[in-house]
Amino acid sequence: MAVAQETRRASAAVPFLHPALETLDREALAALQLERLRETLRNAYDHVPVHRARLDAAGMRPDDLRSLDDLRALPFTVKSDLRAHYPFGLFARPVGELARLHASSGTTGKPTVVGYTRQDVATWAGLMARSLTAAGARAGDVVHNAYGYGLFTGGLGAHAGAEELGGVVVPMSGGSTERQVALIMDFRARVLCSTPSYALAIAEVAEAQGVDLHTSALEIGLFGAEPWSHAMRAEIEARIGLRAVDIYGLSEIMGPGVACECACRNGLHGWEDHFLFEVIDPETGAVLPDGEAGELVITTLTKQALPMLRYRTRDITRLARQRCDCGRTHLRILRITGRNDDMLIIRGVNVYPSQIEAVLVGRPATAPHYQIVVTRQGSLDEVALEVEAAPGVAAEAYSGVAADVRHHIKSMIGLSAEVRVLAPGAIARSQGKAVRVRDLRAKPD
Ligand code: DLL
Repeated sequence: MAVAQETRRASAAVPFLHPALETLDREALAALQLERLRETLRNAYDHVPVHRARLDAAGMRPDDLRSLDDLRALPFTVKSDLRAHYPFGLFARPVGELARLHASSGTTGKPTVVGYTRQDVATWAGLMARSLTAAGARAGDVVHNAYGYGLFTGGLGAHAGAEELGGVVVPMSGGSTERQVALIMDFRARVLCSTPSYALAIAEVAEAQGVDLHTSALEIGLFGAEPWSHAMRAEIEARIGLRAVDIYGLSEIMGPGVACECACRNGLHGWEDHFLFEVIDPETGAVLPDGEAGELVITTLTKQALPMLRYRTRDITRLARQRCDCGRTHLRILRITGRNDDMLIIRGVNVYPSQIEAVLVGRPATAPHYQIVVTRQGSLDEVALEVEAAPGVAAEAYSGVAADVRHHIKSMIGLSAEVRVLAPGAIARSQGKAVRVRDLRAKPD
C-alpha cells in the first residue's frame, strides 16, 4: 500500500520525459526495435570491417534479419575486441566526423576508447535526462554533479543530461570534499550525482564538519558506476536524508543513463527504444529466461559512431519484463550484483564483493568502509576482510566485533574469512569508483 501511494504521488509529481515512448506497448516497442536493429546491423556491416567479417562468417546479412529472435545468431562482442582494434577500429564513422572521445583508465594494457557523433551525444543527453526524470528530478533543480569529469563518462554524461532536463548544473567533479559539502548547502542542490561510495565520503566529511545534510535541500541521489547493496542504500539515505536511486551505464554502450530506477525502485528501467538487453549463461553463451541470473548483454539500436552487437558487459543481473507500477513498459534490470571478473572463488565458494558488503554494512559496531584482501597460500586462495569500527567503539572491543562479523559472514555467505577491525579513517576513501578488492595474488604475465 505504501509503495502504491508513493508511486501515485511520484507519478503525479514527476511527469515522464517522453510518456509515449516510455509507455509504448510491448508489441510496438518490439517493432521499433526490429527496425532499429536492422539499421544498426547495416551500419555495422557497411562501416566496420570486424563486424562485417563476423557477420559473413555467421552467414548473416543485415537484410536477413526477420525477427528479434534472429539476434541470437549474431556473434558476441567483448571488451578485448575494443583493445585489439585500439584505438578506432570498431568505429563506424571516420574520427573527423565525431564530436567526442572517452576512454577507460586502462589499468592493465591499453585503454578502451569510445566515440560519439554529435547525434550520439544528443541521444545520450536525452537518455540521461530521461533517467533523471524517472528518478524524480525536474527542470529548475540544482544538480550537484560529483561524478568525475574527464575521460570517464560519468561527469560529462550526467552534466549534459541535467542541462537537457532544464536543471541547473554544478559541475563539481570528484574531490575537494569539504568544498562539496559547502556548495551543496549554499547552492541548495536538490539532486546529488556521485558514486555511492563517494556519497558516503561526502556524508562523513559533513558530519566531521558539524554540518547536518538533513537540513540541506537534497532530496534525490543518482548513484551508480559501481556495485552497491541495499544495505548501502539504507546507510546513505539515513546519513544524508535523500532518496537514493540506482543508475547504470557503461562507456562501451554509451555512459550513464543506459538504465535507471524510477520512484518504485524495483529495478532499473533499461531504455529499450535505444538498447536490446539479454541475459546469458556466461559459460555457454545461451540466452537465459527472464528472472534467471547471468551476464548482461547489450546491443545498441541507435548509436552511429560505435554500434555494439551483443556486447558482453560482464555484469551479473536478472531481467524482469512485467509492467512496472509507474506505468513504464521498458524492462527492468534488477540490481547489478557484481561483475564476472570480480567474482572470487575462495576454497570453492563463489563470492561477490557486494555479498560481503551486504553483511558488513548496517551492523551497529562497524562503519561502511571496507576492503577485501585476497592472497594465495600455496594453491589456496585466502581472504581477509578489513572493516572500520564505527566511531565511538572502544579499541578493546575490536576483537569481539571481529568475531561477530566473522560469524555473520560464515552463516550468511558460507565463507570462513579472517576479519580485521580497524580504527575509523584507516581505509582510504574513494572520490569515484571505490576499490573494494586488493588482490595480492601473483598474476601470470
Ligand atoms: O561507470 C558509467 C556510469 C557513470 C554509470 C555514472 C552510472 C553512473 P564505466 O566506467 O565504463 O562507465 O564502467 C561501467 O561500471 O559495466 C558496471 O560494472 C559498473 N556499474 C555502472 N553502473 C553500475 C550500477 C560508468 N548502478 C561499469 N551498479 C559497468 C553496479 C555499475 N555496477
